[in-house]
Amino acid sequence: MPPTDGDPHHAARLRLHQLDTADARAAFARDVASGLRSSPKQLFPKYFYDELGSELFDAICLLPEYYLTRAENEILAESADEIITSAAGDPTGSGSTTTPLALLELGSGSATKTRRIIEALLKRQGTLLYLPVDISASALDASAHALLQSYPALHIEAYASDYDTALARLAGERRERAERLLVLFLGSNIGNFDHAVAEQFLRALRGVLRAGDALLVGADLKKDRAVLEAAYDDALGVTAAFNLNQLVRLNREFGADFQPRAFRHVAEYNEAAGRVEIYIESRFAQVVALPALDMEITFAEGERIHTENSYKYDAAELDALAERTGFHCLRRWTDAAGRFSSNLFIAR
Ligand code: AVI
Repeated sequence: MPPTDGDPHHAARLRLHQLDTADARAAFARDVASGLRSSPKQLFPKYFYDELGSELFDAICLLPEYYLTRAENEILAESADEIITSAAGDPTGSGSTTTPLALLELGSGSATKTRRIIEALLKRQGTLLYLPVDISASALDASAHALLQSYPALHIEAYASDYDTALARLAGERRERAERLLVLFLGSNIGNFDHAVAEQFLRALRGVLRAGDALLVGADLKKDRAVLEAAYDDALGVTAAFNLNQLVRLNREFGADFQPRAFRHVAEYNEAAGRVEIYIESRFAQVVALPALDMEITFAEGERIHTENSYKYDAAELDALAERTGFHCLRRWTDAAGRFSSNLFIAR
């Protein structure tokens, strides 16, 4: 049995803040309406993550073709201690830099990979405040309880929110906190931002940090087209289900009548742009009603909805990204096969 703290609901060690509710629904409706009216049509990737979408993403992470999670896990399992001593500004690992680190994670999901970092921090400093942020309240709640069950010296302040709202809130709270911060942005989440948005996001994050705070960015590396396309179009069709689930969500939330089987999942590597592009493609000409948004949408045969980009990086691009956004890339770790990178950015 894992150790417990005598509080089966962990009430004393967990605070969960739901930051956006009414506004989020209105914004979702606006994004869907404008995205489906625009040409080409688009839906935003943050809307993949309803309850089923989050579960499907967890399943993607177990797929043989989706090497990203395993590669990042390999790095964290092997190098968590080194990452922590570098982030703490304590290269010898003697623990001589005594200010404790608090751990903020953006897009924490099921927080499986985070365990390696949490364990290394607990070993170093005894207790830890963990601040996970995730758009999915269900994923956040489940992962927080699982972590508290495993680690009696862990305290969690969780934010069910999109990144912008959470960063605005954390900027205020940061001024009152003495701890230094290690921020995790794992799993190639940075890859789902276009380059300009990634820069904007990192600058906003830098605004929440103090000089010397650290940010560990997981970034997938450029590689062979066949490997990348298989990672985003697996043989079991799990990624296809993850993508098409956006249509099922629109049916549920806006009374739409999308027939998921009338559409197909497409993943293409655009090498010039350095990104895998994900689409939902209409198998034939059709009209779909979204009564709650008072809309009818016409699709031509083969017409696509763009649902996601997943950018791939190289080392020089990551170094330059750090410098442009107020950081310096202190160290980079890769998995043995050189597929994925963990980049330690230090706030300048
Ligand atoms: C969450 N994100 C980093 C994933 C990726 O690899 O871009 C999302 C994903 N989309 C399809 N498969 C995985």
